Amino acid sequence: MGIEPNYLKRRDVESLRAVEAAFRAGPLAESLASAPDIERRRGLSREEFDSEYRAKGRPVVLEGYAARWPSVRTWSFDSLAERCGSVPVVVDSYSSKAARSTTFGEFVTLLKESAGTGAPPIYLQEWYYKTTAPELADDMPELEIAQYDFRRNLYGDAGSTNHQLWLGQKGGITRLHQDSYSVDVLHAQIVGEKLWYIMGPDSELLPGPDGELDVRALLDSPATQLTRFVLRPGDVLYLPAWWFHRIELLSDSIGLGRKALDEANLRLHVRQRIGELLALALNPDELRRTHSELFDVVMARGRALAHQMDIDLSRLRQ
Ligand SMILES: O=C(O)CCC(=O)C(=O)O
Repeated sequence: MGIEPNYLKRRDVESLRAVEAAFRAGPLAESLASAPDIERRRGLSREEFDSEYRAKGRPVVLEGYAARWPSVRTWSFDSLAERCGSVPVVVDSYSSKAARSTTFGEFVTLLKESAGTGAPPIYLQEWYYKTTAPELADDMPELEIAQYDFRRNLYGDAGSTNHQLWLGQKGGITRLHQDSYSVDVLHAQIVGEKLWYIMGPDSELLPGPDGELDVRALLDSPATQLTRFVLRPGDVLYLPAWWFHRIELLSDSIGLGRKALDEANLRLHVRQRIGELLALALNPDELRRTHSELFDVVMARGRALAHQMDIDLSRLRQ
């Protein structure tokens, strides 16, 4: 099996560590401080959004676009714990070593107990809340600009609204990645602040002649388009498909990862979905070994989608 040359796209633990280390020290870390801000717009209509950003594949922050959402106005970790304290969740699911099952109420208690102790920040990542706490959805109404999401045609209404909540503690990190399945990211910040670093889809981090990662070449390439910005409550980020992103929590934070499939990316999306299912069905042992950090997350995604689409996993034909 061929090895992916670009370190930014690899998902094995060693490569993830090497990229994360470059974000923390060295020339990449130094450039981050002076990376330009993203474009920010207020009061953008759906037509303006489509023609100025979506059609051109340009990232943008829509400031205050979700400011009136009930979640943005009323949510806190405590109020959510009161509403769905007994709901099962998996925290730190992006790390095969740290991942553990608990309840939402226990997760909030853990956050409080560990705050200020120097313990690693706790992060409930990619929570498909609709499978276990669907009542929360009323507090995050549909976004007018996201109506192009072609997944509705593919998976039906329920499957297409399979969005994720991200809830974590100050200092938490989601490592650099591209979203799967060629979907656009429409991330709404609900509570607290997050620092985002994004890079263009053609960014490449390759080993140089000395065998070390050539961070200089990455920074010097016009394809990199490194950008840095803070997302605040009510802001919605539009990030076109395949853009790399890395996130740091500047405070305790809650965000909604709302995805949208552009019809232009439909064929690729279907190929990637089918490819993933075939690989899981026909080659699970090797995948668990080569994608140890991603395997359980991908299984959780599949289960959430099956649940939303009312698919019985014990039957071969529905
Ligand atoms: O907020 C985070 O930590 C990650 C969010 C993300 O990767 C996404 O919404 O695609």
